Amino acid sequence: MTVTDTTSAAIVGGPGLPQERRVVTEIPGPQSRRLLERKAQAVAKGVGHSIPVATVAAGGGVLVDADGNSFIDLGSGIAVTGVGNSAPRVVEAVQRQVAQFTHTCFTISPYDSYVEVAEALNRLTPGDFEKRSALFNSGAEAVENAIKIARHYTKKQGVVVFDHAYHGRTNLTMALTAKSMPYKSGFGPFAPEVYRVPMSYPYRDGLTGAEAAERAISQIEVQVRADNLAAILIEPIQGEGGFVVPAEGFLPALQKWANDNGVVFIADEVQTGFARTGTMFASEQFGIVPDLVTTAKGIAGGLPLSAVTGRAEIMDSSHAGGLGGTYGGNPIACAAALATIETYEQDGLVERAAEIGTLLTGRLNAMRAGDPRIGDVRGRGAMMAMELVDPATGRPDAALTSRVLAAAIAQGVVLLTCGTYGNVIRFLPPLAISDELLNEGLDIVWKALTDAE
Ligand code: PLZ
Repeated sequence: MTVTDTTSAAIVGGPGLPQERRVVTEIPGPQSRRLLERKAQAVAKGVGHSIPVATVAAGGGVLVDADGNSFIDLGSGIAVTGVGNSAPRVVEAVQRQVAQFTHTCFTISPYDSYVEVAEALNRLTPGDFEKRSALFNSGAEAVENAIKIARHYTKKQGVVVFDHAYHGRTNLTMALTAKSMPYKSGFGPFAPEVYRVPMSYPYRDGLTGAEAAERAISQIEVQVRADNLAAILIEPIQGEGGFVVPAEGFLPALQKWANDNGVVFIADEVQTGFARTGTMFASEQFGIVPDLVTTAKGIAGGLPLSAVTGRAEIMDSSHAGGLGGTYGGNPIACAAALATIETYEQDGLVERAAEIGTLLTGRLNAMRAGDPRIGDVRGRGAMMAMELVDPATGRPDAALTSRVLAAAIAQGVVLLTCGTYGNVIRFLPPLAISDELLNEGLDIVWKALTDAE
């Protein structure tokens, strides 16, 4: 199959696509190369790409390119298509909504689906207290608004974030993000009143959760003090920073300190949210109940939508008109979100993510036992990773990571990396993937690793 017209309405994705890996050309094939040449001429160089293929369809656990290659998808477009690409309920809901009305601006004239998404978020996020939600477009925009809300509520300005954190690419969220290259380098000056303290990173710091929390809190008390601090912002499991899972007790200790000191505790669940880690939200697994939660990615089956959800008294503190945006909570994105949430709940995808976690944990630990270059295996549910190192020194091995990535892509697997040191291979399959495809994808990754000297 060679698909020459990549805009053809005849191309149908979704779970009906043959669920198979199929490599019929070199990667990238001729059609993909043509698109990449046009991209270089038309699209700003700063907008990169990691898989060099022209996508024409995707669904279930595969992604098909314009040359007819079918890739096993182990990335979900960075943890977005948890329900799978073009999931049937999402397609149906979007088609219905797009024919009904496409936009009003919710802050001009409200509509039902926005309110229903807010109700669903208030019900699903951790905490039994009364909640409110506000909808936005991207993860970064949700994080920015969570900080705005925390500052307005506390009448304080400082924000504490952590080593290895990733929160976005806008000006404030660049300041909140730790890693300079590629996210921040040359793009400053950055927003003020952001303080960075050490994360709990058990594989590299060897500290218990209590010790790591004490280290972080003592620095907070020296660098900024609670009376200047509006919020502590943290990813329960760090995403771009390397799927760093904090030691047990770290997050509850931080939350307790925040609660005791009039500081808003914000969990950034943009990457960990919506069934991904084997619970609806990762916070549940660490025994924390954040004051505010930011969500995006997995919320709407691929349509752009994000949210801040949390305690009513905090969320309601800002004046009417203080929060908004032209597109936030767009009706098509809201329709997609309602269909996506229904899919997680009706199709048992929280349980499915936990099952995928058992499979991934077993396979990755077996690989680790057979290869000392796999220094650490960590994560939860369908958000697992392995950290590649020089076995002699424990130093991060980014070059090996790049070789494994390239070999896996050439063999028809969409694979993602991450990590402050660029040495982490992460697994974020759609929850709609079959065990068979997932195992085949892992076989390819293992072969890529053992072939890479
Ligand atoms: N918070 C925890 O993971 C987005 C970034 C991809 P946006 N992570 C993927 C890239 O290279 O730009 C992310 C996240 C966490 C916030 C964000 C930001 O979400 O929707 O990309 O703005």
